[in-house]
Amino acid sequence: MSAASLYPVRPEVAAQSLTDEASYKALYQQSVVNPDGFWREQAARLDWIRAFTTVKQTSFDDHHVDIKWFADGTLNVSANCLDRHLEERGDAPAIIWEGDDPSEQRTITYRELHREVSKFANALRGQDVHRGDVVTIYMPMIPEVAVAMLACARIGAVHSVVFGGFSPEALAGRIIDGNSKVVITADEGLRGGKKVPLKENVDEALTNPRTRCVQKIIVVRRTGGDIKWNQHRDIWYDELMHVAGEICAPKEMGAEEPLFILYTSGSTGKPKGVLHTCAGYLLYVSLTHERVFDYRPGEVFWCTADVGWVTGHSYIVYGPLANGATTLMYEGVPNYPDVTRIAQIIDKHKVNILYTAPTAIRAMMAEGSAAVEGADGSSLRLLGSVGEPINPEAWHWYYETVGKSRCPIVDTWWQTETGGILISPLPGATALKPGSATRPFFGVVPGLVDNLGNLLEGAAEGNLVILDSWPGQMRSIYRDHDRFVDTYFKTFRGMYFTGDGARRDEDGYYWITGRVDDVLNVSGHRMGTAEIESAMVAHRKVAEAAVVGVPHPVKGQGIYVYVTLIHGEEPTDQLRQELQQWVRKEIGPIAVPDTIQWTTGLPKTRSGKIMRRILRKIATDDFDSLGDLSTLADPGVVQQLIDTHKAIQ
Ligand code: 6R9
Repeated sequence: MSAASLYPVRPEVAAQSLTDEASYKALYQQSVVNPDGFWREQAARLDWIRAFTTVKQTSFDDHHVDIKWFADGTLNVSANCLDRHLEERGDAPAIIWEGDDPSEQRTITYRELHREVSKFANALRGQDVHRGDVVTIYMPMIPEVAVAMLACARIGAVHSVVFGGFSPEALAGRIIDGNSKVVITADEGLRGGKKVPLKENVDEALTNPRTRCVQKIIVVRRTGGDIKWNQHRDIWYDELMHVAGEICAPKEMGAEEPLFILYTSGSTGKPKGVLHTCAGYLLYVSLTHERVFDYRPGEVFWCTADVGWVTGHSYIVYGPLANGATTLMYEGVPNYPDVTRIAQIIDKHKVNILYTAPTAIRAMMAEGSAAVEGADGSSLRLLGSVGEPINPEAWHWYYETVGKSRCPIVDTWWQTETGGILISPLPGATALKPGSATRPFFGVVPGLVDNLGNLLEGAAEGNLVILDSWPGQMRSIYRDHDRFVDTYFKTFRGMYFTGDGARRDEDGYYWITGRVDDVLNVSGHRMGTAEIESAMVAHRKVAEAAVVGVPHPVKGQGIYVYVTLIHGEEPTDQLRQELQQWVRKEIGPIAVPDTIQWTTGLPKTRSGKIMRRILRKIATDDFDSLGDLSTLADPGVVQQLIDTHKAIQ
């Protein structure tokens, strides 16, 4: 490791931060040696209704996976995010909202947010929503999405937020899985100056006969655009709010009652409904938000994620609000009206902490220094990265051009399943190495195993596992605990398997190398190859499809699909476009293939398994190391694939 790529903590940063190197070491040690004691102490940061007596009751034994934290305690998540802040910071901004159009903005204080949430909670009750009911939220990035989430939490309903970029089909699948009674949406969303037909998409999703569970659609007026209205089923949000009472006592919830479901992709099958519960999750996101971002009262924290992903749940809504922080929510896209938008928002709202994704950093970087042209940027103190490995080139550009070589970067590794950040530097404690997520957070015990499940010691590379539970861990897959156990605890017995590969260096730093399963990461969005393949073969002209990820300069990974057509169908450019549209409709714009290669056959083993290894190599022009082809049923297909690949480049 050359000294040039090590960024020691600057003394002035260490002096001001919550955690320096010595306290990281001491607290980490305590957290893993005596997790009960550590988490019992940390849990005092929440307001409990009934105190817990037990702390950690967890088992990773694959015959009996069971994860419970603070099980006999009770609290309410929305009261922790709102009510308890009123006395001290009722008039402080909870949410600063910046519209897609730079002329639009709103500031909502804790007192106002508390009022809105209480009213909407009453409105939901009025629509017969009760504790444990699933409410689907399909909304743009407007403050009402946070109101809706917190209102669910207030009455003990379980929210299921569906990313506004998902198609009606994908939305329907999630509504059905959750057996949702109510869907909350907006007339239209606004992104990059374009309208997103959210209500129309909900209408279309509800044409699926299996969505009959839905009784009401609550619609927030965002653009005022023309939409279809079903007066028996559709209700305006503002009309409900107009008559709703302002007082709503928060429901006393068991620590382990569900807070939300969030769907995420795996290597097989349909997206999984990841289930998080109330107390452990809130404690974990609150503590990580404070320590990883070294958050100080009064600062403006901006996480650029969409609230439809876990990053938005944990670090736009729950973590910051539990801490009484000011969270900035941006409706639009990073490059609208132009590439300077992020820098302009930072200056306009005096953002202190920016938390974004490598794909956004690379998109800015592609424009050279234009992204920060004319901007001041002096309010920034800390930068964060999440969603995929950050390549050192992007890291350096972020550090130098956005952070002016002044702001540490926290490269935070975590997953929908983990609830909050598991591996990350702490700005006052951790010397940085560009491209490394560095060291585990308190209470997190990572390990590396070889393919047989043997734990590796010291500097090593292998499959990343977590050896013991932490409070933010998912508890189950909604209504499918067996799948939860199979997916995460069977590959390596007694360990939580992340699906990622990683390297640990001589300093104990972790370097995430990416997924080792069939999950793609496109612009920080997770997608299963199986999901895209099953969408492709659902088209009547497609016989077979195989999807692989290929390196992409901005998106991290691009989607490359090999397609075999039904006998007699012609491979035309028009059909290629039709298939791209088809995937857009089946899943959403994020899943549209970058490249479709026609083929008459796929490389398969004699037992019929597609050899993706070969397809991946062909798609990336790596023809010389295809390895042993003798196990293929028809080795001739490989040369054909190579020739066609070359022809379309
Ligand atoms: C939070 C989030 C999880 C997957 C994860 C990994 C990748 C996330 C990363 C990272 C390298 C980081 N990932 N953060 N890889 N360095 N800092 O992104 O959740 O959408 O569930 O994705 O993203 O591959 O397994 P999710």
